[in-house]
Amino acid sequence: MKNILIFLSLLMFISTLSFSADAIDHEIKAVGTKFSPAFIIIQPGDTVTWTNMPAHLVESIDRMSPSNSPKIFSTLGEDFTRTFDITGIHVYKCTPHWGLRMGGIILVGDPQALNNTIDQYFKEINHDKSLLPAKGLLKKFKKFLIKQSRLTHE
Ligand SMILES: [Cu+2]
Repeated sequence: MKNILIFLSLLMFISTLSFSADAIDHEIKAVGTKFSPAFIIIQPGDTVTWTNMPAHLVESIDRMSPSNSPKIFSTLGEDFTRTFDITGIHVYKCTPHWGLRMGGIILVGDPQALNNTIDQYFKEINHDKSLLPAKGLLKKFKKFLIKQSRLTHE
């Protein structure tokens, strides 16, 4: 009995090891007033690190993020790392440069009905002018998804 318990706990230990080894850290670099890459596809549990942030920050856009995902608001001028556990489309901005459309979009996992979510985000933009800089981003993101074979049509 004792041996079985040891074996089981060893198995659980190994499975946590392999889980953490699978998580990837993705780098997004601030270049001028753009994030590069502007769009990334990651898996739940992966982390994203924003670098080269001397005049920038990362703020999530609540109405263009999965409803249960924790708010992001990083410190101006500092690199920032966040783990993404919630599947869905996460839109974020650099608040000081939002007028210059400095923002990006992270697709986490393989959510259902991507098109519906994107349409919903476009509706949010129509209802709130402060979201207007996201419109061009979202259009480019759609093209990106088609290129990545994650969306099949316009
Ligand atoms: Cu910025």
